[in-house]
Amino acid sequence: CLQTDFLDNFHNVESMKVALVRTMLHSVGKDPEEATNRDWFYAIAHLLRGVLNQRHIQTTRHHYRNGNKKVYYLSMEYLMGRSLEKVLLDLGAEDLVSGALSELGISLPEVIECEFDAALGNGGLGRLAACFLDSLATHNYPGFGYGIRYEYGIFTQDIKDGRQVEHPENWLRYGNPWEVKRPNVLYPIHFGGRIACFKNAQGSEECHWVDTQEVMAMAFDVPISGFDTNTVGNLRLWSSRATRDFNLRFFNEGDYEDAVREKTSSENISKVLYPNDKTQLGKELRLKQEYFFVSASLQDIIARHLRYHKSLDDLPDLTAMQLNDTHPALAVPELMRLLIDVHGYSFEEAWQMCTKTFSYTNHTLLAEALETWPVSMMAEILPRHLELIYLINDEFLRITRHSFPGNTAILHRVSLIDDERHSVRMAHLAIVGSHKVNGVAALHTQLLRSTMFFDFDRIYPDKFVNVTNGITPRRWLLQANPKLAALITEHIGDGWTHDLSLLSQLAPKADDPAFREQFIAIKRANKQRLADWLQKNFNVTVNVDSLFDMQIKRVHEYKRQLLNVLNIITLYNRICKNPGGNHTPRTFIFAGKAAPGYDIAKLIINLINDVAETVNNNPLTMDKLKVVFVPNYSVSQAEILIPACDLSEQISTAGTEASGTGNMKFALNGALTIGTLDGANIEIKEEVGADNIFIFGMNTEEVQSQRMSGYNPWTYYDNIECLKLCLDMIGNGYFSNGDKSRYRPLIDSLLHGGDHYMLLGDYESYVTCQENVARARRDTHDWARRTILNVVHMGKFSADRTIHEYAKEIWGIRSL
Ligand code: DL6
Repeated sequence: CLQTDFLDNFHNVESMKVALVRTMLHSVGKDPEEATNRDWFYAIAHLLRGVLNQRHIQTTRHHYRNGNKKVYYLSMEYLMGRSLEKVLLDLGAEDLVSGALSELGISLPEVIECEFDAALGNGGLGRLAACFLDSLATHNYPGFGYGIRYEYGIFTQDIKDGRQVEHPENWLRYGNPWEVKRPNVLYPIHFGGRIACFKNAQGSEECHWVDTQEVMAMAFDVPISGFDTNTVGNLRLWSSRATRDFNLRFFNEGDYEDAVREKTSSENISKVLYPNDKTQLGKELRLKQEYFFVSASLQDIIARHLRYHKSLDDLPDLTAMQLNDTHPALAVPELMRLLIDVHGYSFEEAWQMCTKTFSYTNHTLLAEALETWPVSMMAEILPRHLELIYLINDEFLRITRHSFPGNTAILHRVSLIDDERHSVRMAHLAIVGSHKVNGVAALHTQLLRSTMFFDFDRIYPDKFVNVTNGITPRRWLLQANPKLAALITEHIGDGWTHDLSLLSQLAPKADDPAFREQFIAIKRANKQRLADWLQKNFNVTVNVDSLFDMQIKRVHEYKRQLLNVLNIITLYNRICKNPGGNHTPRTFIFAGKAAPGYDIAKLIINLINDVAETVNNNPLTMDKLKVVFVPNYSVSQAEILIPACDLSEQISTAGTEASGTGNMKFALNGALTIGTLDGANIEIKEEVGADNIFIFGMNTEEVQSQRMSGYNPWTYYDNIECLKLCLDMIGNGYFSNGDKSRYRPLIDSLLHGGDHYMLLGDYESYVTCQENVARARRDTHDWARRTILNVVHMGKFSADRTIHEYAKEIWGIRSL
């Protein structure tokens, strides 16, 4: 049965139609004549899942027969978005399915809209994980993801009276047709309890973790298709379950309430994704989530290994595990525990195996994102792990002491335990437990080595490497921008879908007027598509001939949406003063969520909406300026927004954005970037050339030296008249119906709180750079030439290149 590919059964529209109607009857249980678009979504997904499952089984057999080394990607977040269109493209079945549906009077695009985004992530880190899974499968690597099956992903954002309101997002309410529940793949996860030590038969002391509470981890598998390949990978997500559905002891004793309470608290573990982006809350439930998922994943990896191998001795030769930030860092002591306590290895043997297996990616330099856990909380919830962390630390400090005799300061700085704050430093644990540590863009890695992890770089000179992020060109060009994808294919063939560097063959086309015309027409069509969507969904009208200027990403002070707003107010004031001037019409589009507890970020959203209200309704400015905040940013929204963008805002303070991946998506879709020399912007500039990107502001050294020499925001406020005017308007209630208190915290953070992200210091340079953008935009053909050169030089930023680097330099795995 495995000899024939399941998809071969539906070789024409007629057979596909029959198969879909059958699936509607048998799996969805609906009369095809009564079926809704959502029912058809479930029917198609069920049918395609059959194809994917069969191919996944073939892929797995192949891996095990060949004894290939595998990589497991451990991540708390996966921002997958929708799957139907992706799977159809991957399988090459789009025409077949859309043909069959249209014979049934159903529209595929409307069916696609019925799918909920799988939004199990906050932003860049989770979306990167999703891109990596796609590249791993497309390039036939034996790579698998592990994560948590959150019942509630990232919250839904509503805007009420200009303010963000959060609602829980129950994305599973109609069921997830892509997943396969595995009730038999179940592992116990222990919490609490105590350590019991005793002398074993050989007379040495053995310690064990006893009297624990147990929760069960149940597996749900989501097949991951690759593009134009039979390889299908897997994402295994864990869901928490009570040990027994009801605790029978309580139940038999008649204590129904306690029985239910215990069940609820066990199942809470996988209930909800923490919506914080780069802040560490120190919540007990989060610690439990982290441990829950790494313990289940490691038990699973070990059980699978032992199905095919006699012992775990060769585990590190056949297995690589990537820690996606420090969230899964407890995998280090958990693997130690399993190897020592369950499988009888010595501490030294287990430690060697661990460090050979793990590698760790750091995704941020922001101090507030660095995870630490109170020793007391760890002692309570994971006493055996705390004990192992102490042992690891003793050994690590012993070796370090040896390398740096007499240097007690370094020992304090690098210790896994922060003695002053009585906490465990997870980044230190991840570094010590890994053989490689990587940053996600050249500047980021360089800064990790020279600042945050300076001491570790001295202790382990070969451990730190750079792997610049990338994005999958399948979702972010082929799927999101079919017109541009088709134009590219028409000229250079479709090899770029597997090897994005082939785009460079298009370079001569930048000077071809006919090609530019086609390019311009495609951008316009994408802008029209967005305009129609905004009209339909939000009743917002935009002028497609204006410059679409976008900043779409999480709202955070370091990303400086507020700097963008200051430029908008500056333009507003200029137009009001000189309405007849030569102003390039612009539509500023913002989208992004703020963490629910991050008041300043929420206030920035409020200000954007208040500024929009004023600017969009002033007859002097409404034809030249439009400000739109699109609520509830998501992967699916990004697919409509990005292809329609002219100008991509990547304006973080230099040295704060680790890489950014939105910057890559925009450039690949023919937008020019206005940005600072931060994260991957620097590498984008190197690729596209300084003439084809708008760079402004201080670089990292300048930011650092300003900080050292005492940066003073007042200097800018007092000396730059138009800046002072903007800040005074905000502070005096111009955008808040005279309410002077509403935006006081924003003004205070800039003028009295030290303006940590140096918005005022970069303001003048940003405004001047925006003037250059407006001027450049007037020459439509030259603008098109530059945007084409951006597309042409995006080859480096494919996630395929990123994955090939991880495979070779870090994991030691080979493509099938
Ligand atoms: O590496 C993916 C992505 C980068 O592109 C962004 O620059 C960075 O901000 C983001 N980091 C996080 C860190 N969260 N935590 N911890 O999301 O990673």
